[in-house]
Amino acid sequence: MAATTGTGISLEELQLAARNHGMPLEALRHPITPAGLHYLLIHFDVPVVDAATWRLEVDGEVERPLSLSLDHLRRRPAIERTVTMECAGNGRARLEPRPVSQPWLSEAVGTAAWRGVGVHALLDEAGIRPDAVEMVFTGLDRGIDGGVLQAYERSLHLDDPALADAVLAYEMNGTPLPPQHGFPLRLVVPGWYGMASVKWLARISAVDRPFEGYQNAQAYRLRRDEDDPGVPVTRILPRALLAPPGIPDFFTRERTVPRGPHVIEGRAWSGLAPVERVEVSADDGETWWESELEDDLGSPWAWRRWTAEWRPPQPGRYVLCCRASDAAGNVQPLEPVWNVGGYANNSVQRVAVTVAD
Ligand SMILES: Nc1nc2c(c(=O)[nH]1)N[C@H]1C(S)=C(S)[C@@H](COP(=O)(O)O)O[C@H]1N2
Ligand SMILES: [Mo]
Repeated sequence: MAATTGTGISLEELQLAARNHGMPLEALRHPITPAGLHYLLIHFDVPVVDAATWRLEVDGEVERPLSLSLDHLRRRPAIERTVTMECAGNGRARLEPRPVSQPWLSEAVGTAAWRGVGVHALLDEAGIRPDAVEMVFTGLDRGIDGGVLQAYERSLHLDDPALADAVLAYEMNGTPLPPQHGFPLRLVVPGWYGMASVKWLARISAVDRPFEGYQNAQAYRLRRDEDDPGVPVTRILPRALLAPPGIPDFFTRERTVPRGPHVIEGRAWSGLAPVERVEVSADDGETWWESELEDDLGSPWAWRRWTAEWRPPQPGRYVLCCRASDAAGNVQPLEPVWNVGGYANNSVQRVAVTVAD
């Protein structure tokens, strides 16, 4: 997306950051993120949708095009999935030089219970023709991105396992989707970075050739430099975050805690394989010890809670870190890996804490 880099945060970046808020890290203490604390990423404007006249069109390379009302979708058999969603740009503002776009630090994440209809159930009803290769999901929101006029839309390969896991969700945490999260219907693609989970869905089209839309072919790619065509951004790399302990300073957010001992807690997730280990450090990554990992939500697509006891040996300033590993052998790096768009920076979190006398 971003082709330029910046030093100081610009007013344009601040404008994006004010529209697209993160999840305050203290909310890591909630297993399910209350909807108002879940992060938000909205490229264009939040559409105002009249649910009474809204329809979901299913068309393209299908035997029986469908046009479905919200009531019709709600009457179908429902599924519910608890899913940790993370923006691909999470960590972008920590890259140097900083790719200029939504300047996330580490809080572009949240976990919700999404209820709705399985994608495959609808596709079976429409009857996908044999020449179809991908499904394109189109939102109602429109705008200009990278100079290209577009509706926000993304495709998934028909044989991608993500499609079998995906939910066409009309509820978030037991209530109708809030406007900012995609009312009346959104796609949720468990395990993938958030860009795949198209909000304000209007249309699902089967296409007979790879989709070349902006958000697939240009924006969400890992590119080493401007001339690199890059590879698509897909699944979420492992990350652990800790809920900052103690109390913050208003302006710097630096933490102050009493002598302790303390129980540090946080959550960890990966879209590639189950998280199987979270290590903790109190000396900026020099030495590590193991946390206790729970399976508190019991969902393969949701973060796992972890706790670790910390006994600071003496008063002073410490840098707490945590590091997740998954069952496929992916481990968080200590230092970021730079790319043009500033995606998938899962380098370890550092939280400065002063232990008071
Ligand atoms: N229609 C539409 N869908 C969208 C977007 C958007 O701008 N428009 N943003 C995407 C991105 S980049 C992310 S990270 C997630 C964020 O979902 P949330 O705001 O519900 O957390 O929505 C995705 N779906
Ligand atoms: Mo995103």
